[in-house]
Amino acid sequence: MKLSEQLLNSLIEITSNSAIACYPYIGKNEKILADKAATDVMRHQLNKLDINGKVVIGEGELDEAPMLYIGEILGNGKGPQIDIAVDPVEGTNFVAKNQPGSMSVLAVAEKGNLLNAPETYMNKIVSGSHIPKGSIDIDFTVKENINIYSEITKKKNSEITVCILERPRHKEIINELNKLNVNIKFLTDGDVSGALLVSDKKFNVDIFMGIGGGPEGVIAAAALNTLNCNFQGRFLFKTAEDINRAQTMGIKDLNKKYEINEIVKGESIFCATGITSGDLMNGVFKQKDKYITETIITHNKSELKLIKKEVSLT
Ligand code: VTB
Repeated sequence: MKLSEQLLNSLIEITSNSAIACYPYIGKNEKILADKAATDVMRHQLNKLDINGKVVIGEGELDEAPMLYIGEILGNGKGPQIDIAVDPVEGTNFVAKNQPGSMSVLAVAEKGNLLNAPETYMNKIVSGSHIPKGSIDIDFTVKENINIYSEITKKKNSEITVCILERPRHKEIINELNKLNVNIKFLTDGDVSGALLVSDKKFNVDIFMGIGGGPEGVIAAAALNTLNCNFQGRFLFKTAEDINRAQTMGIKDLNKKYEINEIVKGESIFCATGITSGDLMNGVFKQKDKYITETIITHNKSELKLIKKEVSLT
């Protein structure tokens, strides 16, 4: 294994601390301050690690965000070369409004093994490891995919749940799902966790689909690959500037359908600590003298593991 257990433990510590840094902002309607608090902690702590890291998925470009921008070099330069995807607060609205489902997220892979995703939208379709690779396809109609899923799992449409971001752009998909009598789990935000809900039957989500952030797609794929789930994505570009940026990042075929193994290769670690409680884990809980955090991690063909941590108040 190239990505050590020690690195994994450090990442758990970092996302725990960045989640804790957000704690004072839960329900304060200050999403920018919450994001800054988490980003500062994450950056400071990543810089202490024995790694030669580079941010491939970050908080915007250098000129847009001062912290954890794409291309930023992290670590003390003394360790392995790794690509880092950061999402210090996935679901800033949830923190601001004290709603369920926000988390602080990091994903890492060996250098060159994480797709450098532009800050644009991505159409995604995700299903669990019980579905044979190549069965469901982003290019099939909603009806075709539901029929295939139903045939493989022997579930009736009324027993199938599709998770999707509630957005006007999904009107047609939602109408079609309604017509098919499929259940829908709507997300107001946070499609990294939405996509991960297909990974375990206990979450009762069969398929995740629809358009969300491209960077969030890569981050989710890092976990889903380890969990042997299915993920396909295709970037969507709205403006000439989006296209330009993607081309400078090396994307040649703008209409390319990405399979999961083209988004993340080899070994990867995904690590996410709950800020506010959600489907996947509980949020930061403050006791008299300590914080309790819950972190989910995936590493090297492992299960989704939940780690509880106690961090003393300093
Ligand atoms: C997406 C989604 C994220 O924000 O980026 C979304 O992937 C923004 O989408 O998980 P809209 O432009 O439609 O609001 C999140 O939900 C949260 O960062």
